[in-house]
Amino acid sequence: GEPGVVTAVDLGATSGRVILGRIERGVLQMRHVARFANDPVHTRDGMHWNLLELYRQVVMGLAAAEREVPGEIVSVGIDSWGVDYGLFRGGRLLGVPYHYRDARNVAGVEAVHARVGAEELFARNGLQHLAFNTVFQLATEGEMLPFADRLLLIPDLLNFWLTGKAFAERSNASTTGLLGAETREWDLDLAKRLDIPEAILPPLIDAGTSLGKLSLDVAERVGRALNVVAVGSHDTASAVVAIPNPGRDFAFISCGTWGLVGLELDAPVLSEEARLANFTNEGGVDGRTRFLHNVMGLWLLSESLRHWEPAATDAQRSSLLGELLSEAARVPATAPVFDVNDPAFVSAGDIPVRIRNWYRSRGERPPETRAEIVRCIIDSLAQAFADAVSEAARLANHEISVIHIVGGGSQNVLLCQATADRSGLRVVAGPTEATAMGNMLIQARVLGQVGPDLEDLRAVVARSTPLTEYLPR
Ligand code: LRH
Repeated sequence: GEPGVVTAVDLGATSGRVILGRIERGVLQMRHVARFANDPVHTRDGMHWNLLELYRQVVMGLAAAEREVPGEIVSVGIDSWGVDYGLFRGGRLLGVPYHYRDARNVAGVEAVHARVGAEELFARNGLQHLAFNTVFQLATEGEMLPFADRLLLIPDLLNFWLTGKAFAERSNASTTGLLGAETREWDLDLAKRLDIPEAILPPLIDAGTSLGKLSLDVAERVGRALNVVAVGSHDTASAVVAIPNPGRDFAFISCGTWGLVGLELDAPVLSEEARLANFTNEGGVDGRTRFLHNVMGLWLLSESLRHWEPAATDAQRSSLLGELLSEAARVPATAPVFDVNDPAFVSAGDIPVRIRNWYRSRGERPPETRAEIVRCIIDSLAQAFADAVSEAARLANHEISVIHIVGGGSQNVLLCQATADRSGLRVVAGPTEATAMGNMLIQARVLGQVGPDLEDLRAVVARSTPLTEYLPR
């Protein structure tokens, strides 16, 4: 084979994957080489990511990729969920990174707001209030923070372990709450007021920056000194790169564990209305803004299944979900929708019980059977998606003609149709692997295989993936 293959490492909150990609006659051909679970670990001091296991899987996945197409891989890019990080001192990781669903953040919010109010915070960083934003997590670190000399977000941390280079890629840095919404530089004044040592914030780089080759010891285990490229390392940033639309009059729903619902804009919307509606302005690839709202997403389904079948394997749960979804399509939608964004649904645990309590505490009849609960989750998610789309369009004064659903949720027929029905807009579903595709296309652009504009990359996606259309009924 020919050199020119790129590799995406895409780490989601429930699983990770390693995917190979090659551009052939303007089409992106993909091949999955590894998939692994990302199961959190609960210890005495809280809920953590199993970071060493993730790193081990990444290195093994890259080795498997190299064996699959020996000598053909040119580069690798890593993306993951936002906001989470590790602290370092002298190149050593200090403690096991926390999971953003850990309960510690509540105290962090109070500590930050005591110094910088919610209004000022939004004016500076443009982020929606989420208790797990890095800036709140850092306020719970206590004596660890002055002891640290580096803060690295998850993809930057893995890049550091792979290459020895410590940087902060901008799209993910924008989820910390410490990046200026307009400047897209570290807000050092804010950091100072929150006692966050300036020196721990790494130099910022943009997606499309080459970090250099794998360190020697890693290259030995992988079988080759691949080049590491910083991609849109926030998964949502990579997913939005892969929206198969040639224009700008679309809304997107990047639907995995979360449903990220919004618009791509040229500049942030920092109005008081946007703050009160809890909209966020995340930094996108090529300086664009993702103006969006976090909706609870497929988490409600995956966590319900975990509650119902704690002993089942991933495969068993996904086949059970398939059965429940087809049953859910047949049950009448009797229950009114519930507010999926209620903070009661953020932490891990008994989601179905909490849903039923949500109805009971309002004097309404809760859904009874598993199929009814699943139906209720789907309808409620679709309503929240539709509401967020119309709210985004209104707040940004932006015309939209279509909603693109990308990610795992784009395969959920019931959810896509319900979203079309409740929004009154055409829905185009796909690609499922938008995040990995956006990751790979930024690498392909570095190689000069595609581009130069995001619209050129999106045209490749549109040619490379089957899309399904849902019309409102
Ligand atoms: C989606 C996501 C989202 C963040 C959350 C922590 O995977 O990156 O954009 O808010 O994880």
